[in-house]
Amino acid sequence: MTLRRILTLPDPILRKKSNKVEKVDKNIQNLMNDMLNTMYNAPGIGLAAVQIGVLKRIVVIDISKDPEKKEPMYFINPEISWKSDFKESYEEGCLSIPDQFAKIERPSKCIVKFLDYNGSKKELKAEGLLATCIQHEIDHLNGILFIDYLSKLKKNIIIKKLSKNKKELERIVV
Ligand code: GNR
Ligand code: NI
Repeated sequence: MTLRRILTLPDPILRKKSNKVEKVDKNIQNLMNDMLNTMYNAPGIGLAAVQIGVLKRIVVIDISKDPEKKEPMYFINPEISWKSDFKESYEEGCLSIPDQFAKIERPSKCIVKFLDYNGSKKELKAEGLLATCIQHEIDHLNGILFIDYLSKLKKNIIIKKLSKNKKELERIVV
């Protein structure tokens, strides 16, 4: 297992649409192991492949509260087949938008269809934090970030802050 670097804004790769996985093989499973490892290390509760620069429709999630008890979930080609009309807001963060948080409103429940770690077809009804996280991750696969739901003003403030931080870091590294 390898730790991969997590891309952060304003990296343009984060805006690309990821491609469907045609076959779940050892390479895909290795990639998912790397993603999980990278997510736990960050730490975060979800990660989309595009966040480590791989444009494949793959998501890993672990929302278990106890870090000792790992409960990894794997979603390949996830698709939302139903979402509730009822919406709820959660304070969201994103490993690709470091140190920025905002309340985002999304459907409180959803049903997601996907392939699991072994490539078997699955369907899952999600609610609460899991429903939020799945929707946040599927947005990543379509090049969408949580700041896209904010006002232009709030979004621009966050983008400017991150660009500034990145430039300052580059100056230190060089
Ligand atoms: O670690 C994460 N926490 C989180 C909190 C609320 C809503 C969504 C998330 S996902 C985020 C990790 C991440 O950036 N996944 O893409
Ligand atoms: Ni994210």
